Amino acid sequence: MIEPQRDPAASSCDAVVVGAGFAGLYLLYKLRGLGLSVRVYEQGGDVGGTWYWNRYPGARCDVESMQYSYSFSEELQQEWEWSERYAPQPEILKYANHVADRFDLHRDIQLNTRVESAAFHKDENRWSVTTSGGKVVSASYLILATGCLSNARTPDFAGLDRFRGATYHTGHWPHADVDFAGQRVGVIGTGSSAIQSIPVIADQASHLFVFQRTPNFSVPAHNASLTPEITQQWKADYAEKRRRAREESRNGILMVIPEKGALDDAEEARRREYEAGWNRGGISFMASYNNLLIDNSANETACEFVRSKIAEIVHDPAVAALLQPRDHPIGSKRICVDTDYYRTFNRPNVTLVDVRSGPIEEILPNGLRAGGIDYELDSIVFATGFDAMTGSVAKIDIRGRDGVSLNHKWAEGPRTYLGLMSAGFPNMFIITGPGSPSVLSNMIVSIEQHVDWIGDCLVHMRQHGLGCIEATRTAEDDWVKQVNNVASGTLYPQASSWYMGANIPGKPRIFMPYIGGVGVYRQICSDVAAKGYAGFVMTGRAGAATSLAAE
Ligand code: NA7
Repeated sequence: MIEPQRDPAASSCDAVVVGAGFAGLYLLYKLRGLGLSVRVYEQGGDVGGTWYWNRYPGARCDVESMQYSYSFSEELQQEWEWSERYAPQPEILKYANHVADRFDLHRDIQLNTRVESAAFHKDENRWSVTTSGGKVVSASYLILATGCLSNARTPDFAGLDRFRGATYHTGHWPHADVDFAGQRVGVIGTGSSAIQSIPVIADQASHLFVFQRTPNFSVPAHNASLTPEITQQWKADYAEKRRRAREESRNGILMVIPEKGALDDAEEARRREYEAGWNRGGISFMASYNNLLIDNSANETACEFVRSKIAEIVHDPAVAALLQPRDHPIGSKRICVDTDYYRTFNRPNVTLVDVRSGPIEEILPNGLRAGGIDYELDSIVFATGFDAMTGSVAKIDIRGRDGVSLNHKWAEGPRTYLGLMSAGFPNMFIITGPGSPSVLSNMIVSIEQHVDWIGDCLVHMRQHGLGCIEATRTAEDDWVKQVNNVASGTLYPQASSWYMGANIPGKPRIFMPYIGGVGVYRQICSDVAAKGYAGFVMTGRAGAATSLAAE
């Protein structure tokens, strides 16, 4: 393949960053602080990424606010006040905007602009990046901060274009208020987004039909206002708490995991542990024992506990049975965190429809047909998920060395070294890419680690007058093997999850994130850097960036 020619008139900068979510914002702050010129392109109308798009009713983070926030600035973490244990989407978006304002980031972010394509020019060690406006920018580095859950996916249902009512996707929710009052609403899907939105929609709709193909495990959030005392406890010791979350935890979230497995306890004691986890609420339920994600028998005890809770909460035994997951170990798909989800099925205006036994056949002008039954609907909410981890990268036509396309290289599944770079694509970094802890972790912890590592790497290159960094095939092959090996020692691959690409027809089934834990992973990345960036080849002269004055 032939490399495309670079347009000599293109404006230039040191780094183009794709996306102005939490990763893009911190990248801009960090790289600008290192003296690099940075241009951020964001397809949305504002900053915030995931939290800009996912504004469906009930949307909130399932990691606690005091931990789902940046740690890079002591002033920022001391001054920002979260209102609730789990922050609602509008507050997280406000936080993203606050960060952008506070650090004067907007001036280098171009909104409403997609990056359409990018091509590497090996003679100059530079990328040409083409945006949706047709503008071409030349940059030494291309950094994909495109997010892991940002490519919303609506299944290809027959008749969808004939539906006369309104349709919504949870991951692409309108910015105007949506009021379902007096409407017959259908929600398709029962993943995390559906589980958060169903109780809220049920409050508004005259009738809500929930079309469930696969039930998921959900534990209560026990969301509440954050008292000044709790906030103060965190802030008094924030730096140390953050350090422990970064270095010592499995997923970037501080939680206490007992040094015993589920089968080490007798039944009654085990039930007490699970009750305590259930009453604590949130994803730390999975920390009730240390072997829930590696031992099927241990895991089954937790599954059985949650199933028993569902049976207790849901009055109709047939509905309860349908809501009880039986096809995957608990936690092998991301566990959901809810407010009143199971209880919602006791409402007279809510009907659970099993589309496993009777699949959705087609969308009708006035509803949908599933299992031979017609459901009349005014609105349909698709809570059908995302082409996760690789979907947003795949939308950009990225050409690396010799014009090879990233989509072509990743046709059998994503291949990276450390989740940070892919061989054949020099000077291109991915934030929380496949092969890193990413979606298995507190995303902000993983984002900060990647951005800091990249910052250090670019400083190293500048200090040594180097212009090109590229992962070697050998290092990449070894890392892919390591990622697979670690995953295969756990229960995760047993679930048909979006971690595996299983929700996208035709997508290769590969466990995408690195599951060895954020502390271990951070150490591996630090060791690689300490060994002179082992597994990477660094060559070339630094290409001088010119100014962005032409923009
Ligand atoms: P998920 O977790 O991917 O959930 C998507 C849901 O949509 C899931 O219940 C799917 O059922 C369902 N789905 C998808 N296609 C269909 C069709 N064709 N028919 C019926 N049902 C369908 O996405 P979310 O947005 O809820 O959550 C994503 C992540 O965001 C979450 O894990 C958190 O980390 C935050 P299936 O299981 O495929 O049978």
